[in-house]
Amino acid sequence: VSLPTQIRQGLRRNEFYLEYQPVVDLNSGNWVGAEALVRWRRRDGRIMQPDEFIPVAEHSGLIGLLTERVIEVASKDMGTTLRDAPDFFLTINLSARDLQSGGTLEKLMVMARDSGARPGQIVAELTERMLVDASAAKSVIKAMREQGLRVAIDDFGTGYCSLSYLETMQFDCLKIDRLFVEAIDTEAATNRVVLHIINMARTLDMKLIAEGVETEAQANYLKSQGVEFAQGWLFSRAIAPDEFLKGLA
Ligand code: G
Ligand code: G
Ligand code: MN
Ligand code: NA
Repeated sequence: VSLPTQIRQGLRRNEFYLEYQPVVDLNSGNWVGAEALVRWRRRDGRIMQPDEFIPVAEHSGLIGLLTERVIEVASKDMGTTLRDAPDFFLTINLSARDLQSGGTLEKLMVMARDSGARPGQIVAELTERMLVDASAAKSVIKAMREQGLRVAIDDFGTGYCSLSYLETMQFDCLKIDRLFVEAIDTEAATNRVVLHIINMARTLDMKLIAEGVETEAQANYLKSQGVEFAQGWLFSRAIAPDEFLKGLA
């Protein structure tokens, strides 16, 4: 049976679930948000990671259904938290196809409405690459922000997004790819790039989330440069929703 067919079956059998990686406020050390990350528990018990099935879902036209499921599960897992903690935010990864119509925007708004969250607590993560590819993306991104949802650029620094694009489109948040975070306490040539990314984000009025923070030295450096938020193994891996809610309390 082909992988796309298995994904279809997996959706029917509710085999997709979410883990959440905490987003930490670098100043207070508190968990202030989370990134939802999808996993697939196969019938044989094996857990499949998104890198293995998201590209397949994208190429076989199933990503729309999968994204819809992710939003539903996130709403179930985190709806109460979003309502009770009005400053808490949840980021959800989207694929290029998710921006080809307003359907995803609609589903995110339903999620906000059903859980009693402010739309601004929901953050759509888009990668640089999909911004360049998808011509329809621009109007959907605009519409998302007009509805009060927030939009983040994921994996920043690894794609081909031009500065002029960033200037013409307003984004709320920029996620610094872990490649640049990794370089911070090394001699690598990339170790100054992170400063330029930070300055650019400031100029364009975007909040910053550093990804892949693994050491205190990295966290301290980012904090000293005014980076607001971070994710990474120093703080926590992605964890199951019940464990996440325990950690938050
Ligand atoms: O941390 P992890 O191994 O779970 O993430 C691997 C990759 O899969 C990341 O690039 C992440 O953006 C992507 N990913 C995780 N969950 C989702 C999802 O729900 N939708 C999409 N489109 N991508 C996801
Ligand atoms: O592509 P995206 O950034 O959406 O996905 C996050 C990916 O980064 C996941 O695969 C997740 O497991 C991984 N990740 C999260 N924190 C860390 C970290 O501190 N170090 C490393 N090496 N990977 C991390
Ligand atoms: Mn992401
Ligand atoms: Na990323």
